[in-house]
Amino acid sequence: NNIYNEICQAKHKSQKLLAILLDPEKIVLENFLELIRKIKASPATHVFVGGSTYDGGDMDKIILLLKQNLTIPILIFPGHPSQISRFADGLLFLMLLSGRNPDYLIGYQVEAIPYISNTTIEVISTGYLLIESGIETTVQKVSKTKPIHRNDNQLAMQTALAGVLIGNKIIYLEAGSGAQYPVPTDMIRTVAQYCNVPLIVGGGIRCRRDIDNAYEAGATLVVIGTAFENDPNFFTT
Ligand code: 1GP
Repeated sequence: NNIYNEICQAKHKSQKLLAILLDPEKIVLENFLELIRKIKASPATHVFVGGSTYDGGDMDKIILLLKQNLTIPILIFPGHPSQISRFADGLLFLMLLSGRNPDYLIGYQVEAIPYISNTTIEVISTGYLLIESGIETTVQKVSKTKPIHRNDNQLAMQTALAGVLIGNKIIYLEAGSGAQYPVPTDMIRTVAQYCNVPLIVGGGIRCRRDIDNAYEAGATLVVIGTAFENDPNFFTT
């Protein structure tokens, strides 16, 4: 449980963790080493790899290239079980708690087992909550679920706490990739107050201020996808 234990330690010491999210669908293998160099030069502590619509074709290749060139943990953030690569260090084993689509609550988890068995990948049970963010995000469309309203702190807190009681080890508050607004800081604060597990926050985070706001509100790990995708010098300029 190395990856999870380190995230818990970071939470206890109020350290800030940062993941760069790579959507495999957008990776151009010819330019990938250059992108990896930018990740190396960034303050990222983790790399997440996954996307809502990817068929998983090049996952092994992508993960191996990351592993060969980086020392930070590489985690799969799967939109589908076919995205799981045995070469990754960890897997966020997601339950889409904000929705009521059984495929994303238990169906794909059952399908994922053959991809996980006989691997050394660290599986981290993660309660995943979609939060309304100004647009209909791809993850909403693909999962056919409704997000939690951005002012409904009570429902977010109850949902997260139910996830913790079910056994989720991490709660992930997700505005969705390309979101217009990130998860509101009030909501992060409320969930952090009630759930004594590490919080991951992502979606719609575009600038340093958004990152700092999420940490201040109680996030242990912040995820950046689009902002780094659009500008790989995001952290260095
Ligand atoms: C990870 O889906 C997010 O939680 C990534 O969102 O692409 O908007 O950074 P962005």
